[in-house]
Amino acid sequence: MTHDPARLYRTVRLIRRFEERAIELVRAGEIVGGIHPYLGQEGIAAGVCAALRDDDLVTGTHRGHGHVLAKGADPARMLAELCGRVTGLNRGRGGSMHAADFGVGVLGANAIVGAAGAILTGAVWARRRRGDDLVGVTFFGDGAVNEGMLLEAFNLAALWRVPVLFVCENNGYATTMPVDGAVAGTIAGRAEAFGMPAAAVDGQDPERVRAATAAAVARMRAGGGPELIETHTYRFDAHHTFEHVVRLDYRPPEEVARGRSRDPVVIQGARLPAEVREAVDAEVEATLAAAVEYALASPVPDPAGALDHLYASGLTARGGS
Ligand SMILES: Cc1ncc(C[n+]2csc(CCOP(=O)(O)OP(=O)(O)O)c2C)c(N)n1
Repeated sequence: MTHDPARLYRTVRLIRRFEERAIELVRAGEIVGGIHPYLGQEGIAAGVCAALRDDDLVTGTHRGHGHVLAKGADPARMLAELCGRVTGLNRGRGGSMHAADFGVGVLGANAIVGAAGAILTGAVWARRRRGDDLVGVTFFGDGAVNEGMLLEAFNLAALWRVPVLFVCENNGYATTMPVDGAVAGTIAGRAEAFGMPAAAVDGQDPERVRAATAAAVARMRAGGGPELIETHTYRFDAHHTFEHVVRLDYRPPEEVARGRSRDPVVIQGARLPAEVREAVDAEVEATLAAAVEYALASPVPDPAGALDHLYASGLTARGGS
């Protein structure tokens, strides 16, 4: 796969500006319920997905916009989804934490911490049984590494040699809980317990994430089993936008400043000539301006159809009495 640093920069920048625009829409009351911003962690989704094929499968997390966008979903339809509009990726019924786009291999963001790894492992296993040669990546936070469902996925993926890359986004906190207060042993040690190779990567450098992913994916495509990459990263903003209102005091200001000083957008942007970077920035702004306009101009779903589309088979649900 040929690699284009400008393309990787575009993805990181697109996710950054998408999240900033989404936060504006939360404040404007257009995105109901708020979001978990991916600000600061963009280099992970962008770097990982730059090493994947279009048909490879991905599952994400509650902090999932970056994963969906990096895999190639249309930002306009993604934003419409967040705004609950009929033109959204999932007709506005999934929203921030359930956005999916099967057309680009995104089986979904996921609100249940630790659950997406099991879904991805099962999906990749099933597709490989059918003869498809794709691989899969599942993203999860440090808060997921003690969840039984994720550890069960590690076990079956290793036992059945399912080509799944488990990507931990270790941003140091699960909501307000520091990783040192919650995780016994090490994250890599959990992979090793199941016989899975594990690597640690600087999650703030999109190129390093891409290179580590490309190496793991090459081994998996050549018949290797699952692997784990632990990325070290920092969440630049709140756990959830509710934190903008309910101010919580759990990260020392010096730590936040230090974390923010390693910005994936700046790191990747510095690798490009200024005129290339500026052209990408302008194109991203235009794309997102059009996306916001598209989302806000789209209609909301008709409540009369609330029970439609519940079953893939087309089965219609009966309304309650
Ligand atoms: C099974 C489960 N337990 C608890 C929650 C509530 N919850 C939502 S996000 C979150 C923290 C997750 O932390 P981490 O996995 O480190 O991801 P991050 O938020 O740092 O991206 C928790 C506990 C949940 N959604 N699912």
